[in-house]
Amino acid sequence: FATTHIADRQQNEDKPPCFKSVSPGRIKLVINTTLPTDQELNQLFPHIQMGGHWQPDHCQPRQRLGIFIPMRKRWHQLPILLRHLHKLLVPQWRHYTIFVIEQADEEPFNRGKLLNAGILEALKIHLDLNCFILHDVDTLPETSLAIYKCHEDCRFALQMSTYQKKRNYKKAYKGYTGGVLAIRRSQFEDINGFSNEFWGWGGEDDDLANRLNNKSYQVKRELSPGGYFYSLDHPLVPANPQREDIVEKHKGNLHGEGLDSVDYVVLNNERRRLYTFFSVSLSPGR
Ligand code: NGS
Repeated sequence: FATTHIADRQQNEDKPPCFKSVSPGRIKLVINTTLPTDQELNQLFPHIQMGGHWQPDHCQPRQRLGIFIPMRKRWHQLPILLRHLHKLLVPQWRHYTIFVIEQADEEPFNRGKLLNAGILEALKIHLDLNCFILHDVDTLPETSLAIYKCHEDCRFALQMSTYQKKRNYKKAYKGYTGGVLAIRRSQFEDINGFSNEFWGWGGEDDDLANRLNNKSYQVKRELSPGGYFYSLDHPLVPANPQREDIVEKHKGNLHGEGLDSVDYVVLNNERRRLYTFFSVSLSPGR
């Protein structure tokens, strides 16, 4: 990967900031859950750069988004989300790149560690990302009012998927950081990212909330119709029986391990048509 973005930024310095207002009405997005073919995706998004990057030509967004999708064995859901996101984000005039990080080992899924690894790898090629959207692959925005950006106030992270179909659109609990979360790079680095110690479903997001609170950040929930998200179905994922104990144990030492101590091996990285792909093994030492 060449780090071309310093040159990009110099070119962009003359452009005015982007101001885009979205229609105040709730515009329902059509969620088509049939799989698009590669050919269809190419036709739909000829203007998206290889690696899943787009930015407006005529203005300079202040936020440069990395959208991070951690996953394993959900290749059937990914094209549905990709079609949906690119369709939504271009009219919002976002500067963004989509990253997909696959856990390529046989250990239980470790979402926090996978995101730590993916974010570190992404920052090697897109040095100037300043807002991270942590995005589950099965969670799709339902309206055009889902604005993809970090909270303007740097004390807050933003829970974007407040009302999820899988919870019958009941408001997420205070401090919920799963689903789709917008967190500034500065916040993520300040809290030392996620814990690497949650193997199996659950807990890593509550631990992240504790890390945020411990550094005096708060999680705001998106309460507008933009906070409605559709959930794709999937088989039950095995939960980590120790998750609550680990959350409790960490309260004594919240930032001791995390982004600065994540160990992993990158098995594959490539710019694909609509996203940048990293395949990583999270268990080099296990
Ligand atoms: C909590 C989990 C979180 C999880 C959240 C929502 O209980 O990791 O439920 O779950 N915390 C622990 O297990 C300690 S959901 O509605 O998405 O199934 O994200």
